[in-house]
Amino acid sequence: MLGRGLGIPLTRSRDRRYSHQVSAEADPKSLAQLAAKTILERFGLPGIDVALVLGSGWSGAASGLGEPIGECELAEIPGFAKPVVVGHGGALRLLRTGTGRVAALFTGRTHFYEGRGVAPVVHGVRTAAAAGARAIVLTNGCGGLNPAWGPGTPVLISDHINLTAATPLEGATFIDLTDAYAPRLRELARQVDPTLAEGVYVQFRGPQYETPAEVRMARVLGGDLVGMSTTLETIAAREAGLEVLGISLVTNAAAGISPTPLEHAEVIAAGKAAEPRLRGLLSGLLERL
Ligand code: 8IG
Repeated sequence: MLGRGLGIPLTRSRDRRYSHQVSAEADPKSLAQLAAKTILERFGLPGIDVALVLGSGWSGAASGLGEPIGECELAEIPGFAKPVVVGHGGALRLLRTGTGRVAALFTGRTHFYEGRGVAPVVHGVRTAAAAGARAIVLTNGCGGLNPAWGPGTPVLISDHINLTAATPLEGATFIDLTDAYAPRLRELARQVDPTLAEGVYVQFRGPQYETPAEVRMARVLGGDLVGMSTTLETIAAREAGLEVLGISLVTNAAAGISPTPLEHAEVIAAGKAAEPRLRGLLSGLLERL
């Protein structure tokens, strides 16, 4: 018997004979390959060109962005779990853009604070890469440190600080993160909307919002935006060779920046009000990507 006498419950889950099975223990990259294959077969596509992950406040802005190809629940695709947060969707939408490119929209994401580990957090990114995407647009809702950025202000992510103490990378995978947020794509975004500000995104683990002292710390560290997503996805995207564009929607002033406490309802309302501007930004981007 395997592991006899060691008290270690060895399994054969990584055995080649079982490699077609979907399990939580499956190698994350094989699982992404399987998810990509499932998506492409289901929608009869040879591949996708670009992916968008829609964060808090963004899903309404992505309606009518192109000619619909199809849609399904993300939970129907191997490796994806149902999102847990109100206002976060959980669908996969495939569409053809005006320039004939295939875009995959993920209307929701798994967050690190859900406690399932890093692999599920970056599964969408890896799936997009495995399906042939060359670029990914990662959007989120976040807190703003700059009082000039009122609720509903989109900000380009210029760089990030990952305070989760986690990474999607394993082993000696030394990925360069200089220009992780592609200057070329930021330039494209500014062609669409020249008034876009840029800032450094600081990912906290969450799910609690920051204390005012933590927000001051983020400021001292060089941060402009505080949130609970994106940096782990960006790291996985760079490992996979994807160009990354990150756009934050400031849905609230970060704790201590504004005198009122933070509420999730405020987040949803800010997204609603910003919809026309965000839709213009995303559709302009999809024409240029
Ligand atoms: I929406 O103020 C949204 N997400 N960490 N802080 C953090 N995440 C957020 C915030 C915020 N607002």
